[in-house]
Amino acid sequence: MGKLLTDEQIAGFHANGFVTRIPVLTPAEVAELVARTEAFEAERPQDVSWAFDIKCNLLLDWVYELGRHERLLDAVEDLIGPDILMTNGVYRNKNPGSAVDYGWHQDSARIQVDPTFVICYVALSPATSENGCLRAIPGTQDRVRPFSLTEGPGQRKRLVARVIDVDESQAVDLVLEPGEAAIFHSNLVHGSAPNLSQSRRMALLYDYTPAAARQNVGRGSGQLVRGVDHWNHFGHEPVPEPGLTEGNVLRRREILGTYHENVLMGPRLPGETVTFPDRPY
Ligand SMILES: O=C(O)CCC(=O)C(=O)O
Repeated sequence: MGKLLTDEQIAGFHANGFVTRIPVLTPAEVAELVARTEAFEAERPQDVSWAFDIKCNLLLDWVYELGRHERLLDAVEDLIGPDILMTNGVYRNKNPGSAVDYGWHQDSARIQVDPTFVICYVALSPATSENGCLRAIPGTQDRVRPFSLTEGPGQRKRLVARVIDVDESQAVDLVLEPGEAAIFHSNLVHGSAPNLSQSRRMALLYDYTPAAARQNVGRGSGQLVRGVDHWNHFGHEPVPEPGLTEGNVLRRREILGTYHENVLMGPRLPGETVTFPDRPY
């Protein structure tokens, strides 16, 4: 038995590349997060697309705080050990009818991290087959598959890797209730379809990396959320102050400018100028 996960769940993660239906948040915690998210969207509609994107955990204190949730970290520790860097936190919401489609991919296709990092999907709404829940191909975490590069959904100019050959007959839908989480290996082939329902899919996704790990390209950076970093392989990121402050915006910009080769942005291609979502005004 781990801190939160059972032996069976831990063995399932190693065999299949994911573990799902982990109860993390209470209904009150979910309601509070949904209210904060919707208040931000109502007050600052012009800031939603860039602020909810890459390393949102450096911009919004409640996104950072959820990423340090004890139950979440207990489950992550059961899979990657006690010294944990949070290397990304990002919203992945799909409104009713949204055509956003995350094609089949592996998050560490372009930059490998050894030992692996994991990605945690925290459901703030039901995640269903109709509203575009996460889908995964069990057992595909064993190696990086051949991929092609394309522009990310809603992320002009950002290249993402898409697996070329996928046996979709093997796919499983990771259906979740609000407050539940799924955690998957960085090499797991996964994706999600458009939202064909009348209800909104709301989720926060976090990346957690063992502090001892190294990237094979560039250095990467993260916030130490549990344990100790004896290794200093990754750069250290600051904790955001409350609210979307000027200081938070500038510090995130500095981090993404300094450690631009991370698993989200990929390696820099010859002659490429590094760009990332930032305040457009
Ligand atoms: O939120 C989803 O459905 C998938 C998102 C994803 O795979 C990604 O951002 O890499």
